[in-house]
This record gives sequence, C-alpha cells and structure tokens, in this order.
Amino acid sequence: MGVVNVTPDSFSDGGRYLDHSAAIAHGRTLIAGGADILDVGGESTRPGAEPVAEAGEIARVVPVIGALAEATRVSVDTMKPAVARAAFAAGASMWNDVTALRHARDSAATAAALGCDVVLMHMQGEPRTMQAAPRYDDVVAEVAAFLIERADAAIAAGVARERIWLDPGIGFGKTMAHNLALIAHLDRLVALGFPVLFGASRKSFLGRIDAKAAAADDRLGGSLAAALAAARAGVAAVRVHDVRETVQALSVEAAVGQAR
Ligand code: HH2
Repeated sequence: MGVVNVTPDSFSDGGRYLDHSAAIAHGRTLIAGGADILDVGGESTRPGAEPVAEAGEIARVVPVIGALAEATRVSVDTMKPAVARAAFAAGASMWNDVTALRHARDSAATAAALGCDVVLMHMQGEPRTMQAAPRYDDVVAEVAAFLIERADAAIAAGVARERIWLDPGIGFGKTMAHNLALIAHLDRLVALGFPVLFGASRKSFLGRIDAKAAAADDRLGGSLAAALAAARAGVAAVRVHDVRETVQALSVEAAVGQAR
C-alpha cells in the first residue's frame, strides 16, 4: 500500500503533494513502482497535527481519488464518515480509519452501508496528545484486545467479517519500546485471523534507533527492515512511502524463502 498524503503537514512529506496534479502524479509513480493499493489522505495524524474541516478534507482527496481509482485500488485514510462516503462516490473501495470507527456515532453504520473493506487501527489517545505519555502493562495483549473489541463492534453494526483488516498503529500513542514489542510479536496479531496492515514507514522511532536518521526521509533502511520483519510475521500489506524500494526488498525476501 503506497501513501499519498494530500496535506500541508504530514510528518514526512507534508506540502509535497497538496496540489492535486502533484498528488496524482505521485500516485501514478507509486503504481508504476508496484503498489497494489494507494492510501489517499487529506488530514495528517502526526502528533500535534491540527484537525481539518470535513469540506476541506473532501476537496483535497476527492479529485485525487477520482483520477487514481481508474488505475488501481484506492483506500481513503480518514476518520470522518462523510469523507469516506465522498471518497467511495469517487471510486475508493477501502476505508482506512485510524480511530477504528470510533470518531463519529455513525462510523460503523457507514462502513456497513458502504460494504467496503475497512482497516481498524489501534491508537491510544488522540493525535494531538497521543505521544505525551503512552502507557501499557502489556502492549501486545492490550492492542490485540482492543482490535478484537473493535472488530466485534463493527460486525455487530453490520460490517461483514471478511471486510475487516486490523492494524497495530505503530507510533500512535506508543514509545519506541512499545513499537518494537509490537513488531517483535506481530505474529500474535496475525493469529487473530484477520488480514493485518502494518505501517512503520519513516516513523520517528526509526530515527531513535539510528541517531543519524533525524530527518524522516533518511529512514529508508529502517523502514525496509521493519517492512521485512512484518512480512515475515505474515501481514497482508505494508503501508509505505517508498514503494519501489519496498517491493524490491519484499521480492528478494520471497525469492530467498522459495530457495529454502
Ligand atoms: N500511519 C499514518 C497514517 N495513517 N493508517 C494506518 N492504517 N496505519 C498507519 O500506520 C498509519 C495510517 C502516519 O503516516 P503518514 O500518513 O505518512 O503521516 P501523516 O499522518 O502525518 O499524514
């Protein structure tokens, strides 16, 4: 899954693709690089990000989705049901919700009505404050329990079980130790029986492991290492900024696996 951020403030590429034609061109580059899905978002969820009004978010993503959905499968990265509905009308077929359908009272009913694949992501707290003091007794068990609870809630609201994806939400209300524990035990989330989406691309904990990677776009090596670890654990998809490089790394990993 390739990331297309139509935002001024995303943590690694904010402002680069705010212009619709730049975002569409970037999406086409990611498709050429081997992306199977494009995740188009119009609101940053980085720590401290300012919320975006519904109409503004729709105006950012809908023209981009309309152009890219002709070429590939498109997911919309939004917490707002109205944005998801507009994205679907424009051709999206997957809803990536970092709030796991908790943002609005009609989130789950909207996902059920759209009949779409839906990604339920774990987050402790909310984007503005989530990195202030994340706390868990057992991060892997708590994330797994949360995701199962949200999957059950979605199913109770009418979302088909086979439409549900789970995501540990790397970096969303988590310290470096929490992120590493989740990556080390991703197999326990895969064992829950839903496809798992995993996103560590360019995230700040990679820059804590390698102090020379202070800038987000200096974190390609770490992003690839995390994607490979996730692939080995059996995730269904990795959400990345650097599609071409990730496809190459995953292809080599798969080729080595076949030679065993
Ligand atoms: N990470 C980001 C945004 N959306 N969705 C899912 N399901 N999983 C993730 O790990 C995830 C996500 C953060 O990355 P990015 O979109 O590049 O940054 P920003 O939120 O600043 O736009």
